[in-house]
Amino acid sequence: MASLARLRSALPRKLPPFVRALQTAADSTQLQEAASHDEPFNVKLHDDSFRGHNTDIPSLELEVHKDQLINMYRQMTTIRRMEQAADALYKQKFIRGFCHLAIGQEAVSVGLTQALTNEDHIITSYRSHPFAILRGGTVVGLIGELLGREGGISKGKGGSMHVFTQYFKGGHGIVGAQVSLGTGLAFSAKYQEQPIATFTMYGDGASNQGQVAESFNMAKLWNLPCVYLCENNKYGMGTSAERSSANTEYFTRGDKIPGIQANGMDIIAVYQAVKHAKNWVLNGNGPLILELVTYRYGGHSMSDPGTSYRTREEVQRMRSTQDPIRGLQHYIQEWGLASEEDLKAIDKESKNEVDKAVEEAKKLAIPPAENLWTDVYATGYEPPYLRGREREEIHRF
Ligand SMILES: Cc1ncc(C[n+]2csc(CCOP(=O)(O)OP(=O)(O)O)c2C)c(N)n1
Ligand SMILES: [Mg+2]
Repeated sequence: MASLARLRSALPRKLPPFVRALQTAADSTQLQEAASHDEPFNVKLHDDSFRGHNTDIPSLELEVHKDQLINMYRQMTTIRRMEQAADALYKQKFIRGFCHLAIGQEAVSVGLTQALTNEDHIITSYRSHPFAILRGGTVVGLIGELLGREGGISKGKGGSMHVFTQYFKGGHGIVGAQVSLGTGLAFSAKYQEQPIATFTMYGDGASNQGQVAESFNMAKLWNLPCVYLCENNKYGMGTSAERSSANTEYFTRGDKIPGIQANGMDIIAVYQAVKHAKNWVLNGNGPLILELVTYRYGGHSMSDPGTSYRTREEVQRMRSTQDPIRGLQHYIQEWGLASEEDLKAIDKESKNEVDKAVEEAKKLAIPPAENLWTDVYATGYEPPYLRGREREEIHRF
């Protein structure tokens, strides 16, 4: 029987020659005027930062502000430190169960949240830690959750994949399921005539799930204010995008929904693309697909070393040439906004903040066993009793 790999190799995979490749360097934005320390100033993104499908691309020129860039730097370093701390805690066996880290993808979470207000909805998959702390949670609450503590962000019951805040709709473990939920959030905003954009995130792997296509159809049918944000980190669990997707141009997969592909490693490009996408959906244009091309440095989850389906050299090359944090550092120093020492001081503050949070989280109480029976049903809707692992183990509400 012909192996799938042989079948695939028989198919033409090359892009037509006239298609220009997307730029994915993290440091290709150019200063357009002297950078001010107090006022906004103009910068221009690389010409190939965006590609459009049945729609115009966002403007390549935009205003940025020193404080905003420094804040982005601080948030990205804190998130990376937090994910590194989670990595260490998992390896020391303090964290059990699933744990998916977003190291390498920081420009996506920080760029996205910086371009939105807290009223706009964000919903994503299990790679959710950054959003919890960028949207109202704390590092102690997040780490506490990973450790299964009562003071964790989901009372220690959700773990890594199921974190929520007042401004973050989670944290979902079933691949693609959050796409339908996000479509519902957008429907609700439209139905209630609220000026809210919904950013429904999913991965390159999830893009092949049936409910993604079903959601696209409904969203276009009803012109919902939904941005389908495909975080293309080039791999699913252990499979490259090329091995699993017949069409890896995820921004073109919406049928009647237009799409934009953007450099997901340059935080300034992410910021600009998200602003554009938000305006697009709020102006009544219906849904939009926004594909952010990024890269994850670690394995899919903690049980995956991440090197059986890609080479160490590839990971090393991405880390050393396209790192989103080093890219932003380059802008900040090159444009004279802060010195290397200033940025090192921020790194140190982020590290101290995370180290302190880890120690605090370790001191949080382990939930009592009775908590297993709470938060299962909404108050007032409980059935008379709930069965546990054993038939005899019955809890009566
Ligand atoms: C319905 C379903 N099928 C399979 C899985 C197992 N699974 C978890 S993540 C994943 C790959 C998803 O890859 P992608 O959407 O690219 O997201 P990434 O992990 O790269 O962020 C798979 C197959 C699952 N959780 N749910
Ligand atoms: Mg992926």
